Parts: sequence; structure tokens; C-alpha cells
Amino acid sequence: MEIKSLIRNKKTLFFITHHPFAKPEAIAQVEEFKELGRAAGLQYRGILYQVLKKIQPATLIGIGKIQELKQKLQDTQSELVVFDHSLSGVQIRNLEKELNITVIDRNQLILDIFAQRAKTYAGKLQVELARTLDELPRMVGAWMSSLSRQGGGIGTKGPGEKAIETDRRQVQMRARKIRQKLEKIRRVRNSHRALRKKNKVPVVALIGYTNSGKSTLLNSLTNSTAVDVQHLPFMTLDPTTRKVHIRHSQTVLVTDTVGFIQNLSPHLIEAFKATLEESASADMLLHIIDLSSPLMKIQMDAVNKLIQEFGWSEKPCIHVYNKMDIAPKEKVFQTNSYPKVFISALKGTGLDKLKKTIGDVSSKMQTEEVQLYFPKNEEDKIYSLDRKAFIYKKEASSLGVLCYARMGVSQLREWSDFIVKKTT
Ligand SMILES: Nc1nc2c(ncn2[C@@H]2O[C@H](COP(=O)(O)OP(=O)(O)OP(=O)(O)O)[C@@H](O)[C@H]2O)c(=O)[nH]1
Ligand SMILES: [Mg+2]
Repeated sequence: MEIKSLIRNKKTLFFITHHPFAKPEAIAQVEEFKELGRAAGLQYRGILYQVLKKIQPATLIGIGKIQELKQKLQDTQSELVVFDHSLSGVQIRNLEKELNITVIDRNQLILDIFAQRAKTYAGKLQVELARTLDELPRMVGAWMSSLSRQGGGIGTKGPGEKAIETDRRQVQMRARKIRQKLEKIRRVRNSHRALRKKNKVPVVALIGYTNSGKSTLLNSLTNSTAVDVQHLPFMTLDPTTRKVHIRHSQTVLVTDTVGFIQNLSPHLIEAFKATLEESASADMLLHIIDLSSPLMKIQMDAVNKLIQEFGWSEKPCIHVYNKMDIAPKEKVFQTNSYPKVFISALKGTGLDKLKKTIGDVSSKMQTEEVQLYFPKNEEDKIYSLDRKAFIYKKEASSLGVLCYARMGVSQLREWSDFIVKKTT
């Protein structure tokens, strides 16, 4: 299966719908967008700004700005214009007609980067699904403009409209087929995961904003260079899992996956669910945060929002502030999430502390089901047990009390005198 880029090497003008002024955050937002363009292999030709005060439903921007854009496209000899704002199918159609040039939005730009990076079968299928889903709103755009060409004949079906409906059905069928194939892959991955669960090796997922250093960290933890690292967004698409020794004989599996970005479109989220399921089944999350980025807060919020959206809020999560080596010192005081660790994945500093924290969190997480028997003269100890473990059933007899409880692995030794049976 070959997935081609539709925009690579195109001479491109960037259209930004806010103004950077002098604010570092706003400047960094523009930089992030330009980085996406660089990741897609676009040739940068120039940039045009407009603070969007009012959105024109048909074209997003007003007629005056369209003329200015047209002129700038000519001056810079651009072949493509990319908007940082999401565009509806209708808006794309109308803008392309006015400007006589290919128009894409931020979602399509990200999708094209994914298309260029996808290496595995699953990755390619995911890209194909997102692209297919993306075609639907564009088709609605085509349908609307065919209606207006026919004089807005609502209720009557022109020949163009019928053809588009057929196309649309075909697109929906294609999406269904890809979803089925992805479902198959998902089932195989699930069975692998079930096996790992049986072996009781905790799985730790590296999640975080794109370019925050997830793959660099996996490489440092495993002393390898197996995973590709680059100063570009969306280097990683497919999940990689490696064994990492934490302490003594304790081992965890660490999974590196696709990074997140602000305003990820629902189509992109859906297409990458299969990849993200690796993280969904993880026992613990490591949220990797780029401490050196001026957008740190925005990036953290974007990731936290997705954590909620995926229903992972209940998972234990360690906040790993990365790139300590290049972050301004005072940034450390802007961090207030717990548990937290400061590292430099690149220099390998702070990794021992990180491993220790992973170990601590994972032993707190691991609980065992046990039965404890307290003879009459020691029944008062149940109060102290109640504070440290979860007692879910008690059976009293004239000689003593049998407690059914869940407790952390670290507490087993402390209570060993009273444990009569382990049930897990
Ligand atoms: N200075 C410094 N740079 C780092 C550190 N960790 C990662 N980087 C750099 O940050 C860039 C991105 O690193 P990656 O490991 O590819 O980031 P990622 O989170 O896997 O990114 P995606 O896979 O694209 O989502 C690379 O240029 C790394 O060399 C660090 O601790 N210090
Ligand atoms: Mg990566």
C-alpha cells in the first residue's frame, strides 16, 4: 500500500488567523505552525496574517483579504496556501475558486505529515481512514456548490448531486472497510496485551505533546538509538514497546506512541485510536512535558484535555519535565503537578529519580487479595489494617475475625503474621 503526499515540496504561503504581536506565546504558536509545514516538506514562501474578528461562512475571510492573499500568492509565486484555522468543505471550494490555487487547512497539513511518516501497515491504514473521513466534508462542499450552480434548487436533485451522493456512499463504504481491517489489527494487539497482563509486567505509556522528547527518553532508558528522533513534530507514528529495568529485579514495559497537538481534529483522533489503545491499556502514564517551550502550559492543557477525552484520568500519571538542560531556571517554579520529576532525556540526567518514582508508583498500584485472621485477643489490629488496606468483607466467629482485604505488595510482609491465604 502506497500513501502519497499531496503537498510535499510545494511552494507555500502560510495564512495565520491571529497576530503574533510581541507576545512570546503568540510567536511560538506561529513557529509551531511553520514547524508543521517543515515536517510536511513544504517550501516556505511567505506568511500573511489576519486577526479574525468575524468569520465569513462562505470563505472564512472577507473579500478584501482574499484580494490581498491573491496578490501575495502571485508575488511569492506560491502553489499552495495553508490556513492555520480549520476550513469547511464549502470554504475550501470557494477559496480555491477565488484564488485559483490549492487550499488546505491545518488538519490536512497534519494528515499529510502522517501520510509521509506512516511505515507500518497499521499506520498506513490509519492515515487512509483519516483521509477518507476528511473527504466527506469536502464532498458536502462540492454538493453545495453544485446546488448553487443549478440556481439553488432545493428539493430537486440535479445530475451532479446524484453523482456526488454515489461518491459519498462509496467513500463511506471505503471507510467501513478500513475500519474493519483496523479492528482486526486491534484484536491481535489486544491478545498480545492480555498475555502481558497475565505475565504481570506493568506497562508504562509515554504520552505528551509532539516533540517533547518521548522517543529520546525511550532511547535513553534502553541505552539505544532504536527509535528515530528529530527536531520535527510527529516523528513517531507507530507504537514501540521496550523492556526497562527499574530496580533490583523489577522490570516494566515502556511504550512510545504518537504525540499529541492542540486542536487535533476528531477524524485524526478516531484514526489514531488503534495506536492510542496501547496507552489506553497501560497501567501508568508518563506525561512528558517540554520544560523549555514557551507554550508549555498550552501544551500541557492540550494533553490533559485528551487524557480526559480518552478516559484515562483514573490512571496514575507521573509528570516528567524534560529538556532541563536548555530550560530557563525559573521555569521550575511554574510546575505544580504531582508526582513530578525533572530530567534531560538527551543528557541522561534525572533518570535514576524517574526510575525510582516509576517503581514507587507501581508498587503502590499493585495490590493483592488476601485473607487475614485475627484471633479475639488481637482484634484491635483490624483498625490499623483498615487504615492501610481495603477490607471488603469480614466474617466473625466466637474465636476471631477473618478479613478479606486488598493490600499493596509492600504491606504483605508487615501483615504476614495474620495472612492465612493469598487469593491472587
Ligand atoms: N536539549 C534537549 N533536547 C531534547 C531533550 N529530549 C529531546 N530533545 C530533542 O527534542 C526533539 C524531539 O525529540 P523526540 O524524542 O523526537 O520527541 P518526541 O516526543 O518523540 O516527538 P514526536 O515523536 O515527534 O511526537 C529532538 O530534537 C531531541 O533531540 C532534552 O532533554 N534536552
Ligand atoms: Mg517520537
